[in-house]
Amino acid sequence: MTNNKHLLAWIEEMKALVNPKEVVWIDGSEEQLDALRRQAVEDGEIIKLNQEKLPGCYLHRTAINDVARVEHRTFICTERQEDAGPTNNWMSPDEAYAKLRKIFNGSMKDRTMYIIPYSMGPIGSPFSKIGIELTDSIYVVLNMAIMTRMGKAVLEVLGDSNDFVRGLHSKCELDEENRYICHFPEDNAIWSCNSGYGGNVLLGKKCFALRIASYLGRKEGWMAEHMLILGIENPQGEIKYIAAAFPSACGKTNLAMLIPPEIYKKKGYKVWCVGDDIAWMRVGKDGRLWACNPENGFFGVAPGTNEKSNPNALASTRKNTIFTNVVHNLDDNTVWWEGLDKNPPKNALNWKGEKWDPDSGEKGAHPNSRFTAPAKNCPCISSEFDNPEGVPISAIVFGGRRAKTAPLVYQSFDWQHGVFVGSIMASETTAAATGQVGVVRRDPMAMLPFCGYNMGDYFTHWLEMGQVLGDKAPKIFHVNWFRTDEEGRFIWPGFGENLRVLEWIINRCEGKSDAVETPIGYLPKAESINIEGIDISPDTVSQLLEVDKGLWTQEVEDIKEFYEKIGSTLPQELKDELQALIKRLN
Ligand code: GTP
Ligand code: SPV
Ligand code: MN
Repeated sequence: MTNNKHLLAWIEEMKALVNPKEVVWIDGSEEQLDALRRQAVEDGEIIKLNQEKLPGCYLHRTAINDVARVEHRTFICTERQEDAGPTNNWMSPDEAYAKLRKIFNGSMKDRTMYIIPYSMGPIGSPFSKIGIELTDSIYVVLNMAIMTRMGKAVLEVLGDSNDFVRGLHSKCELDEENRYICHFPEDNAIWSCNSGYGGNVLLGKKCFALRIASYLGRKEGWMAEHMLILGIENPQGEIKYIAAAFPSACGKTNLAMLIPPEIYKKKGYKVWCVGDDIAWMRVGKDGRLWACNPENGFFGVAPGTNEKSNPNALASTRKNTIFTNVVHNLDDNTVWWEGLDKNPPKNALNWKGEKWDPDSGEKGAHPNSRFTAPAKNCPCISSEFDNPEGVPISAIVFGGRRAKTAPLVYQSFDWQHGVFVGSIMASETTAAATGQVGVVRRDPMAMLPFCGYNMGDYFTHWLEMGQVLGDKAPKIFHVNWFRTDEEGRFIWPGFGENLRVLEWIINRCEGKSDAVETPIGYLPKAESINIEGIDISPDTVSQLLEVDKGLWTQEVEDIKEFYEKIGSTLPQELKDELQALIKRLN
């Protein structure tokens, strides 16, 4: 399919290492993908679902020890440890290659190696980037076919160039003890072994579009961020775009596709989804910040997705979708998950493939079960989705999952303070990564697991982008949909109602709404959040907007500790911002 010498030489080298029984180039054609689907069904790797109810849909189950990203086994392998920084696991490239060569050695001996040429961003756009993934998993091929633009056309654009990310993946034995996700930013390479789970193996996603791309972005003067992108169309037909960074399983997909509350719909408000997980952002010719979604599909959290919470996501999964680790309804050969509806199937298998009794009290779907759905399926997909220029960003929003401390929304005083607000983000951990769930941890800009270089240098890059953008920089905000009451219930209704908060954000960008200055930033007056049509009292809104000085004083102690961990690369500007916050709190 290609005469590219660099590509062919690399493939020969990898073949010599993994020793595949066969090699297949993925051309991206429907015929080839369909043949692979048939084969995967035959091999039991995927299950064909009810084609009347769910045309083109399949179910896959991962190994039970392989259900989420493995942050403790994810490495940034740079020559110098300080280039990976204090928040990443580090191995020297020599050590990592040596260790992984042993694991990859002969790993495809009885398997086919698939060669997937893919493009992050529209094929051929000057801002898109090309990757080649070698894998022994048909599941990976089928997911990459949804999540990226891929196939022959990508090789045509690549031509003779050496500028592509070299990705090597093998399931090997799915052995947890030998599972490694290694990134070599200095070589444009990613090696992943012993996993078959999404974020560990769909190398275009977190590995390339965030870890490698963030490294490239710093070198080349742009940004790769863990952000959704959405457009809000007002009744006059003007669309304003927002990019928002929330940690994994903290509401990006939901916010990106929200359905406006009834009173907003009636007035003519619409929301358009540009992306739900990753944003590549650069300064446009007009000096503003423009954002593109490099992906082509959604790898979304299934539990909690329903007709009420996220009808657009649900609609996106009704055809040509791969479900992973959800419940299999044996009566009608469809799927189910917790929070889909109140009628769990009686005759069903759980995510492990075991007979499951919905009354047993055990969950049927894994909390990190997912759907892989084409972006084009989404009823509110933006008309700018394929626009290589992207969309101009008016506001950047950071957010986390905090039971206390963080108010519903606040605005930073300026860009530098906004970078500070992003850098001190914290959130309760979720099932998207292995490890404990519900523990508050610092997750700057929702990039803790995804920044491909030194976090202190990353903060500096953010500050420098602000210098370039000057007064055209987006305004920066922080939100928290997850404050709870004494009984642990969420106070804010969330989901579609979040538009009420976004409205204040847009108004602030346009200088249309006033605010109260507090030690942490500008907050809305309680009456500035529109609560018409929801069952929530003005008192509750005030409660959601409370800035508790005691809690924030505790927060400062934790931030100090985190900043100490960042160490010498922490920019002076952020140290100054912390001191200024302490002063305002006293
Ligand atoms: P990743 O794909 O892991 O990056 O996650 P994400 O940030 O896209 O999170 P997603 O939108 O899938 O939401 C994760 C979980 O949070 C789901 O169970 C949602 O139902 C829940 N959730 C999302 N938005 C809200 C909200 O506004 N309020 C509440 N209470 N829950 C929400
Ligand atoms: C996340 O965990 O942030 C995801 C899913 O979006 S994964 O692709 O596994 O990273
Ligand atoms: Mn994510």
